[in-house]
Amino acid sequence: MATRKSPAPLAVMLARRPSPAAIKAARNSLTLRLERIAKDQRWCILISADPDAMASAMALKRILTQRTRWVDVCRINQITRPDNLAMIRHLRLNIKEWKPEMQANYTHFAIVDSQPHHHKLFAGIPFDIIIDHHPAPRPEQIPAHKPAFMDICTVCGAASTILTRYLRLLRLRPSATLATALLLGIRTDTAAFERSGGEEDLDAYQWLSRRADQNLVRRIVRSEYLRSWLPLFAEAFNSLKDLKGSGAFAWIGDVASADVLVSIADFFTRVHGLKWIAVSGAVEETCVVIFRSDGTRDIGRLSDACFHDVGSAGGHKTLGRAEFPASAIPDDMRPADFILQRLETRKLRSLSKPVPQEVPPQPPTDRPVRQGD
Ligand SMILES: [Mn+2]
Repeated sequence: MATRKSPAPLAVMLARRPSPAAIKAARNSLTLRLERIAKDQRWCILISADPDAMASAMALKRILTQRTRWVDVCRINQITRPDNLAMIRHLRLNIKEWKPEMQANYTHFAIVDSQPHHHKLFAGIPFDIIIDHHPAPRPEQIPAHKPAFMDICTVCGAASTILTRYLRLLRLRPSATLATALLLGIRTDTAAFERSGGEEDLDAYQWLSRRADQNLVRRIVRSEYLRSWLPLFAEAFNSLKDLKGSGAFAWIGDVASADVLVSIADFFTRVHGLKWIAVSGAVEETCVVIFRSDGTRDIGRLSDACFHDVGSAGGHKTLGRAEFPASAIPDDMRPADFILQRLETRKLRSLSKPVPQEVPPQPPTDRPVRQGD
């Protein structure tokens, strides 16, 4: 007789929690490392800014300022998303824009939620602290300068979870602002536990929830649109064209960044009866098409079918993205007509051909607080 596997008894689950001795050992080791930080050291925490990176940097700053007062947080990318701007404004985060010539101002460097090989602006900086949750570097990616402290926890859903662990180990009480930031960091990277997140992330989230300002969380999460985007929404509503299979297409024209296309496409996923949507526009000389679907059709494959021959195109069942140079469009055709024609006529490629599973690589950009895309 087949026996159903019974869940682990509570006692076993509790045993998975670290023992008091293990906690004490971790606390001692962390304290010992911190003792090496001296008052005269000038620290710079470098990030590729998104909610998780910003929160982790603020937490590390909180820890480092116990030993030295000179700690700056610098970002290598622009922040344009309204929810991330709201996070900075409401939580009064102090983040400077990084310029390579600033390196001489500091004696020590830390990097959180990223690793030196992730971006050319990180390369060549001698990092003393590396804290991240992305995959560990391959041997050839290990920096020449050996960091004094490196913690790459790939089972963690967010770097904010690692930093929350340190705050707890060091018995540091986070302010409501810092707790709110860390909570948003975990929420963003796990897509509110819909996409990822393990036991430690949940435990950290619960611990932070009791200390965070829930009113601020709501305000930041709901900051979805910029005032300057509203005319572009009007353009989307006016240009909306129905397509077969309960789909729809919109062309917005020139936009400053693809963020607004993503926001408009996300908005249309809330319209009853629309099964899929393609929202397109031009960012400088590049045409961008953002696809969303309710999952009844594989939108990543449709994106691939329509644009694989002119640029990068792909995605998942519910999210897709295509980018191609405007020069790929014949001279006698308008971009909107070119995209529409392909959406209406292209056939899916056979699955035996490799379909790119990942959304095409994008330059570092701040991630939404609400959900990943
Ligand atoms: Mn992260």
